[in-house]
Amino acid sequence: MIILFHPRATKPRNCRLPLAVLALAAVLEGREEYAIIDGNLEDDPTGAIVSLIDNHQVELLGASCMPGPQMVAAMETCREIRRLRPNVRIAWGGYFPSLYPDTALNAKYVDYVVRGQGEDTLLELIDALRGKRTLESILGLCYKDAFGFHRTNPERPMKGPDEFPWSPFHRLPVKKYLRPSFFGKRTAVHHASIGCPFNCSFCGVHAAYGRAERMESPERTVKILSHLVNEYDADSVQFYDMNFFLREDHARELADRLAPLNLRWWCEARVDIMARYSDATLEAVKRAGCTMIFFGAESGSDWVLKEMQKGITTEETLAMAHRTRQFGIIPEFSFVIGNPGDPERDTRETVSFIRKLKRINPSSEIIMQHYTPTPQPGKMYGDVDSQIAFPDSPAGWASKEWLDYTLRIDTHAPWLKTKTKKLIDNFETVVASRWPTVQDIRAPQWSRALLKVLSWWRYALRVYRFPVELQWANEFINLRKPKRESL
Ligand code: B12
Repeated sequence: MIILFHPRATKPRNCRLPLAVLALAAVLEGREEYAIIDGNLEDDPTGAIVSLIDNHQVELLGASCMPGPQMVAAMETCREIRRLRPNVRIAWGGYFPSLYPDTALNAKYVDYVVRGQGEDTLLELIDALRGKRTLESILGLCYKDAFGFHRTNPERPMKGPDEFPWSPFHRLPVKKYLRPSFFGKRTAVHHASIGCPFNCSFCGVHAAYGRAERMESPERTVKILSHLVNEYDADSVQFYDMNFFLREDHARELADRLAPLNLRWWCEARVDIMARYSDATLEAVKRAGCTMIFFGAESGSDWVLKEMQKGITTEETLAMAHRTRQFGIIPEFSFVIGNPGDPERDTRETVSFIRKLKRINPSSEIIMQHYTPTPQPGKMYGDVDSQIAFPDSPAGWASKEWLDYTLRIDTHAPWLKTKTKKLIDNFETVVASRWPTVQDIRAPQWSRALLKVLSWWRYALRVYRFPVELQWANEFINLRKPKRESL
């Protein structure tokens, strides 16, 4: 038996279909005995895994993990399994081990690391465990040799989603994963493409996957979503692709095929690509149920966008603010603030850019993040490679300091003065109060009115310092939010 383990990544009320283990399950289905353990639903995943090991001949425990709390949950369970059942081989895959393969392998309880796309690597690893091939021959794999030295095999070229079988949804209690959201009562998630061809030097995707994007055929995307609608009553979907819209002809076909499903949906896109789309295509996208689009706007300064290798301009972001307003789609603009060279100027210019965006399209949702360097194939954005020493073990990454780093709560960036960090955080509090996000479906109506009234004068007069009353109001509202979501 193969166990696919998805460690806890969110609170159960926010859990989503575990796409990574579902993709792996798809290639095991019908050819291997396997079980899925999802820590987002299971109270005691370690106990559940031990019980499987005691009742089956388990050949491999495969854990999927992203940086952050999910890696910590993977670490705790795998450490315990190694202690209790030391003969079971353990492989890690997903963004954490793909970005930090040696760090993952430094753990005594990790035997193999699968970098990037995992389906074929997993199948070949199973063959190797059965003596049918050598570990050296498996692309995308890192492992420890007989002397304990780390071996890193060459990259595995990426395949498109259509080259793999469908996810075996019947192996999961799908309805438990279709949670209420701003988009609907039962929101599904889907990946309609994989990878990203761009080269932004602050993002971990190309470091994990290389620089290619492969798109699912619109026909297959719509078949999968129809299945989720017909079998499980899904009424909305979040597309997790890095770039949902990469080509206008593809976007148009997908939109036209999606329209009859009557889903409300969210996706991620680039302003430069969408700014070039015709009005007819944007109309079709809206008609197909597109409700909100996440755009990495990243900065209000063109010099910073250049340094980040983002490949967009502030003009294009402003144009998308206009056009989304025209077509009734809510734009969600995300910013990565704190340029290592000149964080003060970057922050000043981005704050005033966000104000401009809000004037053009007041429904814009704003996300502000502190720049958190991630390993890159080239240099990290801001040339900060020499200023950061990443931990060399999962336990190091699990410390409070590095969890705060990963979750962008506090990056301890040496280039960011406390005063500037405070300005970023305070401005974020004021904007988020002046325009409370529509996505917080648990926030009662009165709370939105209260925050708007309290923050109005601050935003108008640009007084961002010490927004204690807003922090208190937010804490009070959080305490009063209903514990169970129902729409
Ligand atoms: C969905 C998602 C989430 C979900 C949960 C995902 C989950 N694992 O449960 C939520 C919203 C909770 C989330 C939260 C966060 N996320 Co997130 N998330 C994503 C997103 C959009 C899609 C991931 C996904 O489902 N991909 C689809 C599957 C099929 O692909 P995959 O996961 O890569 O799996 C394949 C391979 O990796 C491999 N594989 C994976 N696991 C295993 C296991 C084994 C055994 C094997 C053999 C292979 C294998 O095979 C799979 C199939 O090919 C990505 C961006 C993206 N589009 O990829 C960001 C992304 C992974 N997230 C990221 C980050 C930073 C976070 C947060 C830290 C953000 C924050 N500030 O809070 C948190 C931390 C979460 C936590 N608790 O640990 C970064 C990670 C890179 C980085 N810079 O560190 C990404 C890349 C976004 C980005 N561009 O920056 N996230």
